Amino acid sequence: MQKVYAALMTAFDENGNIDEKGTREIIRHDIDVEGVDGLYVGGSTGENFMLGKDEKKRVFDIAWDEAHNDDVDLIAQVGSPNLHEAMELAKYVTNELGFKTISAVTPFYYNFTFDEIKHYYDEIVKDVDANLLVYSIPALTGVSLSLDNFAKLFENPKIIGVKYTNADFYLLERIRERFPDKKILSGFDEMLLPALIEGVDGCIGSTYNVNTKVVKEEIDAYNKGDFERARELEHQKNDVITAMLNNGIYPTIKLILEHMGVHAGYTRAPMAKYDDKVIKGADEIYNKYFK
Ligand code: NGF
Repeated sequence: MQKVYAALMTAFDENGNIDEKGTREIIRHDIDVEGVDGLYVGGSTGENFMLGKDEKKRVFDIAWDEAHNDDVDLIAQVGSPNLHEAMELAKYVTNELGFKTISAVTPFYYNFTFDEIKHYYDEIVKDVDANLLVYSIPALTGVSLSLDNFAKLFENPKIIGVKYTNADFYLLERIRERFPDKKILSGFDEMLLPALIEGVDGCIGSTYNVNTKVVKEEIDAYNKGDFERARELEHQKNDVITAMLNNGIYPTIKLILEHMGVHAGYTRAPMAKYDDKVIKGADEIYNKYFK
């Protein structure tokens, strides 16, 4: 069965400081109420790229402490264009905590060559007892990997797959066909069904913090060959995602969590704090789809 991972949100207080209690509540909600199979900690949804190194460690600490005794997979996203930091975080989550799977975003901002990108990944996994998922999200990083690039990265046996947040289904099909044993986790929640058709092993996403049940039903329908039902559920899910995207995805998910009794708090600057319009929009989405 394909697994559903919530890309864990981080709760922040009004001043943009990590709210530990709220973050723990999100984790409990994801596991106990949504029934996710795993958590992807320190990704885009966790607002990780706006955090300092010690704050990233704190989020990993909280997630590990709260969830390591639960029957869920935990993945720590340690990547950063600061390779020293990425290596330190990889060692931290594996040696000081007990993460067995890490992930790393493709290094961004500078136009790194592919050889530099390969070196980055090999360095991150070199001294840690963990496997790694490449985090490929070209729309945000500007870094596109080709099939041959993946082939070269996958030569390292510790690199076990990819979190694929990309709408290129031709490339996805080529990766699946060439690397049947590598893990592919789909990253665009709104493109789950086409990704399932291409044979992904599961999905990781922001909306699974609040909308996992319908997604599990969709996966189940797909696996039973009931494609009509799977399409119906994909439409249902995407009506919610479209409304969320139009209202601002992260604040809206946080506000929906608040409606569910989870203190998910605020987003962190430079992201704008939600205003009355966003709050009203999130109220409407909650009342229409979640109540
Ligand atoms: O938020 C983004 C930006 N993508 C997430 C997900 O791919 C990121 C996706 O769930 C993620 O998993 C992480 O690293 O935290 C979208 O929010 C969703 O599909 C709506 O577009 O692209």
